Amino acid sequence: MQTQNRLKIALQKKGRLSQDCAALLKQCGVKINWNEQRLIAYSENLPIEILRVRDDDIPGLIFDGVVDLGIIGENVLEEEELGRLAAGETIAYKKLRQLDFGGCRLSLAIDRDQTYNGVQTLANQRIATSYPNLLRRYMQQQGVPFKNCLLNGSVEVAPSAGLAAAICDLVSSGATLEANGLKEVEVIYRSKACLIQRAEPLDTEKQALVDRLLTRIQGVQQASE
Ligand code: PRT
Ligand code: ZN
Repeated sequence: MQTQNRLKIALQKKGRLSQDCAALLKQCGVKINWNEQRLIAYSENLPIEILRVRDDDIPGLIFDGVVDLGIIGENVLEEEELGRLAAGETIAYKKLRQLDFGGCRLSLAIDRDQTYNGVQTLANQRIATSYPNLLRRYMQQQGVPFKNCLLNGSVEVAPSAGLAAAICDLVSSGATLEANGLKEVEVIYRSKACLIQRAEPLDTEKQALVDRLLTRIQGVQQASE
């Protein structure tokens, strides 16, 4: 099969979305020959290849038209989108569907013993985050100035390490905040995984395959409701 004719789908190689993505494809009848070590995996029954990458690379691969489809957390997608827009780039993609996994929220959290009287409490404070663009947008909407502290990991230890007064990080159960003596004070963004497609039109065959996949995904989601 010609490589160009295969539908290229970018998925997270290893992480919180990987298993759900693999399960979704399986439920949609797409048989994949997974090989843990390989960057590319091929479908046994459909003209599909899976590109297995860091989740952070998926929005760019779609915006740049390198792959046809991708599954990504809306938080990562929107953070990358805001970053590119701030850099003066124009971006385009199609959001095909929100999926029913990868749910989490991006929240502001502070020391559990600190008093909180609304987001104004954080005025001119330093906030540690891996999501500077989503945080900036929220704080601008609230009209509250703040100082940024960009950390790509260990965000939750920033207050106890004296690096920042507050954090803006992903939360699902709340156990990580709890374990670090923090309390959630504002939810600034709610996220789920979503299926996205590059903006540039696909050829007829590929688009027909995408449409079939979408119908199947819809069926899988309805069945689990
Ligand atoms: O290696 P790669 O770059 O691909 O992966 P990654 O480490 O950047 O991402 P990964 O696998 O941790 O998360 C992928 C996506 O899963 C995120 O972008 C979100 O869309 C989604 N997701 C859902 C989460 C969580 N829930 C989540 N709880 N991502 C991260 N967390 C982290 C959070 O950062 C914090 O450290 O889990 C901790 C909090 O969890 P609780 O349950 O203690 O509140
Ligand atoms: Zn990542």
